[in-house]
Amino acid sequence: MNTQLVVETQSTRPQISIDSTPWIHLMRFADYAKIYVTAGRGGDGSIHFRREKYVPKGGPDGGDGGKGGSIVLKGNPQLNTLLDLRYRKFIKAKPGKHGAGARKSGKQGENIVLEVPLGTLVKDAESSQQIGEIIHENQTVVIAEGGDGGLGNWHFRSATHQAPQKAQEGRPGEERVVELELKLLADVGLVGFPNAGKSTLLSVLSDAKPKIASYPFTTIEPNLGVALLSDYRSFVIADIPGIIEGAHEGKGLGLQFLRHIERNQCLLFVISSESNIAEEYQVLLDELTSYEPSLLSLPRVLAITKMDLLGDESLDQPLPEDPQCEVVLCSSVTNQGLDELKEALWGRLKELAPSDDEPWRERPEDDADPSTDMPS
Ligand SMILES: Nc1nc2c(ncn2[C@@H]2O[C@H](COP(=O)(O)OP(=O)(O)OP(=O)(O)O)[C@@H](O)[C@H]2O)c(=O)[nH]1
Ligand SMILES: [Mg+2]
Repeated sequence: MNTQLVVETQSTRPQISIDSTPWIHLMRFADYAKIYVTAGRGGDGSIHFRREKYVPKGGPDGGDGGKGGSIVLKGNPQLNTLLDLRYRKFIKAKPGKHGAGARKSGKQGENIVLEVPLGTLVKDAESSQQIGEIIHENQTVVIAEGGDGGLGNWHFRSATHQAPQKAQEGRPGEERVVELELKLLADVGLVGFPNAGKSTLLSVLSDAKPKIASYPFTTIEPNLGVALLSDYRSFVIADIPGIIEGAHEGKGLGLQFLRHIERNQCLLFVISSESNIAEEYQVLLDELTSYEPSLLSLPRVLAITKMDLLGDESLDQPLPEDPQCEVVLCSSVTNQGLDELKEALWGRLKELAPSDDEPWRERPEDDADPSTDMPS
C-alpha cells in the first residue's frame, strides 16, 4: 500500500468554472481513437509448369499465394488508455507472398497485433456497426482481415485442360476506418469534483500510483488500482477525471469520463470535508442522472475525505439524505476510515454476487466465449 503522500495542509478546493479553465477543452482524454487500417493483400497464385529432366511436358505446378496480414486487437490488462493508438493513425499490414513452382505456397503476410486495454469497444466508423469488444486478457478481435491468396494454376488442370495458363490474383485486404472507445472495466468507479482527493484515495486504497496535485484536473486519464482486503479478497477501482456541473453536456472533461462509469459495479463518491457536502453530492447525482439515469441504480458509497483538515473539530454540517448511500468519514493522510471504506465497498459488491462459489467479478458479458477469431 502506498502511504507516501505529498499533502497540502490547507484547503485547496478552488471554485471551478469553465471560463477560468479554458485549457480543459484542449485536453483530450485518451479513451477514444480513430484509425485507418488496411490489411495485407493476398499473394497471387503462380502459373508454372514442372520442368524436370526426362519429364517432357511436365504438368502445371504453380502454388497458391499466401494470405495477407490481418490487423488484430489484443487485450492487455496493463494498459489503461488508447493513447498509443492515437499516434498511429494509419496502420497497414504486409501482403502475402506470391505462390511459386513445385506447388509452393507463398508466405503469409505478418499480422499486426495492436494491444488495447480491457473494455475497448471497436466499431466501423462508416456504418457505426460494432465489430467487437475486448474484455479478457489476450482476447483478440480481427479488425481488418488479410486478403486470401490466389490459387495457383495447379488447381485449374483438368482432363481437357492440361496446361492451364490461368491462376488467381490475390484478393485485396480489408480496408476500413475503425473507432475505438474505451469503457474501463472496474468494480468501483470514483466520482467527485476536481481536487476532491480521488487520486489520493486511490493511492492509499490500492497499489496504484496516480498523479496527485493541488490543482483541478490533475487526472486526465483513468488510473486503475487493485484494492486488497484480508482473506485474499480484492476489487478493482478506477480513478477518473473530476466532474463539474454541466459535465453531461461536455463541460470539463465531460462525457469523456462519464462513459467509464457505465461499466462499474459500484460508485464511490468522493467529497472533501471542507466542501458543502450535501450540495456537492446533489450536483454529482444530477450530472450522473442527466447523462444516464440507470447509473443511479448502481450501489453507491460516499467517502468524505480530508477529515484530517478539520483537526479536532467534528463535521458540522448536514449529510446527504440518501438511504441508498452509506457514508464513511476518512482521510488519506491519517488513514482514518480506510479499512471501513474498503469493507463498505466490498459489502456493496458482494450484494451483487450471484453466489459464494461464483465470484461477483464474473459479469454477464464475461460469459461470452473469449476464444479468438484470430486468423491462423
Ligand atoms: N489534508 C488532506 N489533503 C488531501 C487528502 N486527500 C487529498 N488531499 C490533497 O488534495 C489535493 C487534490 O488531491 P487529488 O487526489 O489530486 O485530487 P483529485 O480528486 O484526484 O483531483 P483531480 O484529478 O484534479 O480531479 C492534493 O493536494 C492532495 O494532496 C486528505 O485526505 N487530506
Ligand atoms: Mg486525480
